[in-house]
Amino acid sequence: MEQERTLVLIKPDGVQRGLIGEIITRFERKGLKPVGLKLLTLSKDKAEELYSPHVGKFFYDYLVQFMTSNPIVALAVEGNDAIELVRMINGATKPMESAPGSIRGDFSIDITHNVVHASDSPENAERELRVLFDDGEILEYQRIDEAVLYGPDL
Ligand code: 3AN
Repeated sequence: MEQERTLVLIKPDGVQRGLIGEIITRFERKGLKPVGLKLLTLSKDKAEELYSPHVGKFFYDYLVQFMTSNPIVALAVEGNDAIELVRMINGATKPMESAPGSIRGDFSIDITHNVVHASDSPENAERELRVLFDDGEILEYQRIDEAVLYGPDL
């Protein structure tokens, strides 16, 4: 187990549907610590930077257009194995594959309008966090329940 930091985005459909609180609650109650949080409208430049690994794919333009269409929430979270854990909480990309109990399994029926995004590797987490957060916008602090969540050996 390793303490990791990762990026979650609540996509425009999640914000429009009033799911901000519902989604953040799921990460918080799992024990993941919010270390950065903001509401913003993504610029085209930043959306293109974020999705640069998908340049040339048939859905790329549509995805960039969607992600810049309305406000999103950017959330940086920290915790043991946070990258994989967040992806499990989000659920699979395809609506037929996202398990009930996951965010996408519970709230999405479309592959683009699928409520949340999360980084898929340590390299992408670092890159994506830099796209969304400036220096000083990610905070370091102890949560009072950490000794209970992880036991005394953290
Ligand atoms: P995930 O967000 O689950 O990591 P990726 O990284 O494969 O999925 O794709 C990034 C985003 O691109 C997805 N969240 C989804 O919105 C969109 N996307 C992926 N595959 C498709 C597809 N076949 N058709 C339309 N949009 C897609």
